[in-house]
Amino acid sequence: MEGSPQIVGRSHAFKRAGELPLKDPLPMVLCVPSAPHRPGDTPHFAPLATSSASELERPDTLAPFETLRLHAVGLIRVLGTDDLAAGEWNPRLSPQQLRSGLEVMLRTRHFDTRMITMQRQGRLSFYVTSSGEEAVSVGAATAYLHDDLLFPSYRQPGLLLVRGMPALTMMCQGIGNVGDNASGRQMPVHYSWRAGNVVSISSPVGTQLPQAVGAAMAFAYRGERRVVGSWIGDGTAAQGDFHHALNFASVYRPPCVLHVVDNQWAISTHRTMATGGTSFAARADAYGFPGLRVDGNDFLAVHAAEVWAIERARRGGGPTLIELVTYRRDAHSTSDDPSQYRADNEADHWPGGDPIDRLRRHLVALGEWSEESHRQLNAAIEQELNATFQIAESYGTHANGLGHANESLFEHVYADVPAHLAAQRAELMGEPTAKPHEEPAILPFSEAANRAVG
Ligand SMILES: Cc1ncc(C[n+]2csc(CCOP(=O)(O)OP(=O)(O)O)c2C)c(N)n1
Ligand SMILES: [Mg+2]
Repeated sequence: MEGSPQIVGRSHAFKRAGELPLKDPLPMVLCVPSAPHRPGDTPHFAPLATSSASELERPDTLAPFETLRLHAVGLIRVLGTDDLAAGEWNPRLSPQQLRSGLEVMLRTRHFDTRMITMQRQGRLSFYVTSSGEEAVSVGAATAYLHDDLLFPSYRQPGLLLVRGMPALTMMCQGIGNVGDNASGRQMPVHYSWRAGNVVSISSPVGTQLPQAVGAAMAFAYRGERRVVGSWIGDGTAAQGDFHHALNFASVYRPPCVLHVVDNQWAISTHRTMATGGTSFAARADAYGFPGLRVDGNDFLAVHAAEVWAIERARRGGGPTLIELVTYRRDAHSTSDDPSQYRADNEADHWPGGDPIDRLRRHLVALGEWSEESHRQLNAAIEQELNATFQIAESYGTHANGLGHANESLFEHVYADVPAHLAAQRAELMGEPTAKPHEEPAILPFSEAANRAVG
């Protein structure tokens, strides 16, 4: 109204700053990263490291995280292109330890090969490979104590083999027959092994990371010197769960080692869609704990980094984030066809080599292994796992029945079987059932509400 005092709507003088011409503006575009190579392209990978073996120092395991910033963007590597171990991170394993690491890695690879072949023959519904990533799991798992608790993703079967899960039980799990320790309740490759302190793999990616941090918090709360390890992939590091886990780890500093396995791909999504930063390990810096970037195809480097982080956690120094640089050689799973999204011969251009080849060559260079012993071990493991699959099928097959008794449907889900399920079980078994009106299984909502009061 004319003449009325203006008390609202007056713009603040600073608002004008936004109206001034911008100095050297860049184009305003949405940055959508793309994979560096797709079908039809010639793949090109940048070198993983400038030096053969790591020139990075191995500080005391309680060193302040600020002193490890280079470790988060460099690369911890022990095995050089000369097949020899060098640098401060050399874990100095005995030849016997090296041979046993090689053997479990070989077993992991043959396990993969057998399971894929069986899936292609229709004897398994589904499988997830870990070919090329064996050092990530075997190199790490060999560094933990039995009491330590592990929360893997689906791509670390080597970790279960190290923790003593029999290949037979793992195969039965894949088939889902009566030899499966999860009684067919889980998808294939969702192993769990209580005797080896390995927590069940879960389908929604990343849920294991906050669970692992929570378990480590419980150990710290109870004053137990047990360490928790957990693994996720590069793609999963874009999930909120990753940051929730790191934040809890940052605040409560529990004894845990968290891993990002950067195998370049998350199904068809390239790693460039998962981070705009320099490395995954560098993210730890913002949370106030160390991040180590490690050559994930170097058995010795993986083991050494793991030993360091576990010791830090066990000494009370809190969490570490380890990034393992590796490469997914095969399809994401048996339901995937990478020829649709990857350059044909991409694997041949991967600069990180093959973890089994690299350890084999190292042992040969030390004079502790030979091509002939390797050939014999290869053949023996292949034969053993072929025979193991036949035994696994004797417990039940998809074609002839999985061997589960019908009433087992009602087992291992509830500690106390609810009345309505007990009634269904009795009906299935042809036993007399309680009449629903005698013992109502599920109360009508109004009645339940009344009972809940007080
Ligand atoms: C919460 C959730 N979102 C999506 C999926 C489907 N999914 C299964 S595996 C996967 C890729 C994960 O990639 P990455 O974390 O890099 O692990 P990798 O498979 O390479 O080991 C996706 C998207 C899922 N299982 N859970
Ligand atoms: Mg990945």
